[in-house]
Amino acid sequence: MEERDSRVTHVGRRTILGIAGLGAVGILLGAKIDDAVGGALTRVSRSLGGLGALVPGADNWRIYTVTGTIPMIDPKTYRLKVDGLVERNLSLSLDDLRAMPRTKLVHYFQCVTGWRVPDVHWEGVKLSTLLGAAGVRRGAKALRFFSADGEYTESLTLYQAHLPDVLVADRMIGDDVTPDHGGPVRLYVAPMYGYKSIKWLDRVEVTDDVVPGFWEDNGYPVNAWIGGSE
Ligand SMILES: Nc1nc2c(c(=O)[nH]1)N[C@H]1C(S)=C(S)[C@@H](COP(=O)(O)O)O[C@H]1N2
Ligand SMILES: [Mo]
Repeated sequence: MEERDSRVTHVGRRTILGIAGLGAVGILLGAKIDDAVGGALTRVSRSLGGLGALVPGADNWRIYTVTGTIPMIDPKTYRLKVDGLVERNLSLSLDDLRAMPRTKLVHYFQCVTGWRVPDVHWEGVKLSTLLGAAGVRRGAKALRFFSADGEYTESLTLYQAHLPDVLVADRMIGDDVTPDHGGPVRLYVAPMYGYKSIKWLDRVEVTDDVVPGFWEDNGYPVNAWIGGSE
């Protein structure tokens, strides 16, 4: 297993629930965390809006995290890495990402377990744009995605990665992607079930073969087309 990024603070589920109960001030004093993280925590608290956050919420979202923590990533030091079978490795700040051509789309979010959120506004950079900037080398066939949570991984074929509704998203639901939804940057794969939309996106590796991701190792289809496989 890879080492966790030292710039990422992990907030546990219990703490998150504590924040919702106590309010941000209580937890800030209690946890003695620094200002950058504190700012993010305030936002989590606001976005959680109560104890219902990690269970079904009024807005239909379920917040999922296989590690039981919400990685708190400082947007100022965040870097998205692109490497593997590319002409040039990329290490993009949020500003770098935001300077690239942007795409907006409105599309539902569908978890394979059945819940769906309609009409979600998404905004970010097409994954294909990022791949264009890095330059995909001969022999490349697939992509591997790594989360800053240190555990979750995902995959797409190169063909799937070039679909126009596959976004590296830094905005959703009319706001910057919040830490609980995988901010500052998550993937959004519109034509596939939610598990493809990896949160806390840290690194994209271009590979010569598909390496099944976290849920795929647990029996879910690698080709997660909504409504049926290929
Ligand atoms: N890093 C990470 N990404 C993840 C998950 C996760 O547990 N960890 N869960 C996946 C699943 S199964 C779904 S349905 C969506 C849920 O997104 P949300 O937590 O923003 O509602 O995130 C996906 N991406
Ligand atoms: Mo899911």
